[in-house]
Amino acid sequence: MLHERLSEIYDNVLRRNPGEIEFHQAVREVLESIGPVLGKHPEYAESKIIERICEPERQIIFRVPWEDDRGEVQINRGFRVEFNSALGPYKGGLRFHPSVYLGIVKFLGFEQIFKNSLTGLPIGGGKGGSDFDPKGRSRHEIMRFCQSFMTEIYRHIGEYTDVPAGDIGVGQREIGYLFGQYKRITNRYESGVITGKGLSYGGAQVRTEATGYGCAFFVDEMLKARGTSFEGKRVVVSGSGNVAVYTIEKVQQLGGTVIACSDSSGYVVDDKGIDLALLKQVKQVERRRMATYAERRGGNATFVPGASVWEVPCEVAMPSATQNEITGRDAETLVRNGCIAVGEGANMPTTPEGIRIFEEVGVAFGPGKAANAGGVATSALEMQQNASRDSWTFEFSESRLRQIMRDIHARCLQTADEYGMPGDYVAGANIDGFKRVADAMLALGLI
Ligand code: NDP
Ligand code: 2IT
Repeated sequence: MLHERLSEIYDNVLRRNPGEIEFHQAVREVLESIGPVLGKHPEYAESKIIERICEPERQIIFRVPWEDDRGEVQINRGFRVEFNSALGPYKGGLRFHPSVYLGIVKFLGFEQIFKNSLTGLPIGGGKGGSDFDPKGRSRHEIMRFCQSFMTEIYRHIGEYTDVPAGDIGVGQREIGYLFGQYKRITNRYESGVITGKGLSYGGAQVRTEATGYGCAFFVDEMLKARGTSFEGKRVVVSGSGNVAVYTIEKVQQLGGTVIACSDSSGYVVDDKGIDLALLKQVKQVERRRMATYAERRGGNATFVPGASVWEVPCEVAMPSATQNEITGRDAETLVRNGCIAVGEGANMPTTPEGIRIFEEVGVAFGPGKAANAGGVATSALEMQQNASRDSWTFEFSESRLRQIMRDIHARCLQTADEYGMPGDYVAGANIDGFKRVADAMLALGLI
């Protein structure tokens, strides 16, 4: 239910952004949480902070022409939505996936504002990407696409302005091509313009692992808050990309057994536990599909094509693929099978119906804004190292990440308590993330 004033604001968002359903969903979830804040802080409504937060500061849409290996010209669309810079330069990843359109970029940019705020670090919110489909493309095609994308976007970004990073379809290889082209066009070795770089040219230790490790740390905290741990738990992780792989790695180190993971072709169930070295070889080195993992693993593993990984019984679910991948029905299945905790490694992977079901039965539910904030937090640490021309050890960087995730977890719980919703991590994350941005916007005048 929405507070009356918030309901008007939401209707306006619907009117001004027709058809952008993922953006509507992300806005609604935040507005549903912040009603109680407006009662305590009338100054936010007086200064129309919420109306302002829902309107991006700047939206950039551009043409990305490039030539494929057969010499044919291809045209894609590029986006960068610079949503909010009250706390620092716009910060957020780039997604290359055929489903990308303005509504996806805006939902991701909107989420990013509150997530980045929750980290406590000086980063604003933004997101970008393209409807380019990297699947089946050669390394040269990817490079040419990245160079063309940067040739347009370089004029909008900078270490003090807007700092992109990776997301779906954009990993270290793409970041390298993007940074190389930025350096070439500007004639500046401006390391802090992009994060997720390789270690040989200004990247930070633990950034590659950070989102997955951070999500595992967050779930570890949620389990501890309930007097339990990963020890002996069956864990299901969706996806098998950057976030999924390092979620699996850290969950295994923390004592859990990851018995299933997936890609868009289907899932693998492996009762003895996913063989991480084999998964990395198949997905990261050879860039093959999930079925190849099952073939090579032999009798232990089964590949189930075209089905939902959430039908595999588990105690902990860690969605790490894409938005709206846990439907209401999936949530019912998970609850029926004894799931006690969900940590969102992906952005908005659970539908509103799914969240309602988890909350009704008291599943510990860690929303993406909080649970996957370790990635962007470590990006901010990468910016810090670039600015001071320093590089930290793996151990130190991981200890910083762990502490950041502990702090986010504690702040979510504390804020939820303060507003009379104990244990509600969604409310805690939305309110805490919102307040820090709102206070900065008030202090900065009419921005
Ligand atoms: P990757 O591209 O490395 O991996 C994405 C994985 O999700 C792949 O296994 C992919 O399968 C699967 N997937 C993607 N889209 C779909 C779809 N529409 N249906 C089914 N499966 C799909 O991306 P990341 O691991 O970086 O990102 C995963 C999620 O985590 C995203 O929601 C992203 O926004 C979020 N995230 C990422 C962060 C980061 O630092 N990278 C930080 C915080 C959140 P396939 O290969 O078959 O398409
Ligand atoms: O969704 C996210 O937080 C990311 N894709 C990472 C953003 C970043 O700037 O590191």
